[in-house]
Parts: sequence; C-alpha cells; structure tokens
Amino acid sequence: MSAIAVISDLHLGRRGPADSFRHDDADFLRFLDFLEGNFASVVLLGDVWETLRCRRPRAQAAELGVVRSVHPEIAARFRQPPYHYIHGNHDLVSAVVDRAPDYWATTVGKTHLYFTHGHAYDWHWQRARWLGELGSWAGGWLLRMRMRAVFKTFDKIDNRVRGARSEPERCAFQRWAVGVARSREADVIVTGHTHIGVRAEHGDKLFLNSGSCSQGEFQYLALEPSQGTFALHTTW
Ligand SMILES: [Mn+2]
Repeated sequence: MSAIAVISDLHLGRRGPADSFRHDDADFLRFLDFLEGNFASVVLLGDVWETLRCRRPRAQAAELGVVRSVHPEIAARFRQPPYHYIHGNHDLVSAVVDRAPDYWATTVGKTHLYFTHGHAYDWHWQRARWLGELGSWAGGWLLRMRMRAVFKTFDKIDNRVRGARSEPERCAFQRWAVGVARSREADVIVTGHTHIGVRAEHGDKLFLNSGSCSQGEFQYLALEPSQGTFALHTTW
C-alpha cells in the first residue's frame, strides 16, 4: 500500500467564535480512522493549528500549547505515524517548537512529489510577514466581537490579493506552484493554503490543492502515484 492522503487547513483553535475548525473532535477522529485505515501516509499540509488568533499578538508558542490541549486526542494522533506534518503560516511557530519542516519531497515509483503549504507565494509573506500575522490576529478579535460581516469583507480582499482562482488559467497561485514544481524537478506539486480544493494539469506538471478541513468540511486528496490516480474528495 503506497497510497498517500493529504489534508490541510484544519485551523484547530481554542473553540469559540474565533475557531474556524467547526467539527466535533469525535467525528473528526472517525475521519482520521478512515484515513489511517486506507492510506500508508497521511500528509498534514499546514495550517493544522491556529496560532495567529491568540488574544495577545506574538504569543504563538503559548497558543500552540493551548490549542493542542483543547484537542488532545487529535494532537496525540498527529505526533505518530502515518502522519507527516508540514507547517503552514498559521502554525509557523511549530517550525521552532517541533522542528516541523516547510516541505516534503518524495518519489513513488517514477513520480516525484513535492508538498508545501503555499504561503511562500503571498506578497505579505515575502515582504511584510508581520502584516499578515497582524491581520490574522485582528481577524480573531473581529470574530470574538461577533463582527463576522466585517471579517468576511477583509477575508475576501485577502483572497483577491492572493490571486487564487479555481480556474487554472486565471490562477496566479497555481502559476507560482507550477514554477516551484519546475525548480524542484517535481511532477506533482501539492499545496493547501487557499482553501480551494483543485486538481489541474499544467502541461507535464500536475497541481493539486487539498482544500480545507475547516468550517466543518472534510476535503482530502487521495494519491496513488503507482496507478496514476490523484483525486480530490469532498466527502468520505
Ligand atoms: Mn495558510
């Protein structure tokens, strides 16, 4: 069994209005049972933990401890095989705390696969990381103050700036990802980050996005490179 599952963007938080996970942990553990039973590896492709919505800014390490203690069974599962954890931008602090990597490259048969969350594309990540982190922190407060409409407006602007679209030919994020695939000599580039699940061919490169398991969604990728199967699922 060489099949690989990919999930990302769970945004597991403290619960309450600023937590966008919106699953019952018991339900989500059943989904994890299903993945563990059917796949040799399960890639956790970043933004697993929500540490940017801490109450005080720049308290991400403490927040990581808190959100893991709020979801203890899920946290314990994710520390063991078959999980491969790659951090994103909302759980960047785990690069320091857990030495989580920012990519995973593997070869199955003749297929080279490259996994990375995708925040390295964002202009504010490259030029003003504090601005993106401040935005997420402020977003958490908007949600705590029940200002969901204001939050959604900012969230829309953020997505527009990011340039992610579901149509491959119009998607700047996909163009960036395909460039990463070329420079890393990968056949398949797998990202998360945009919360838009996608499977799109770009010439000899395949772009995959694992979508999101936040907001009560169960999106995952099922990769069986030996059979040439790369599928996005939105139910299980
Ligand atoms: Mn992200």
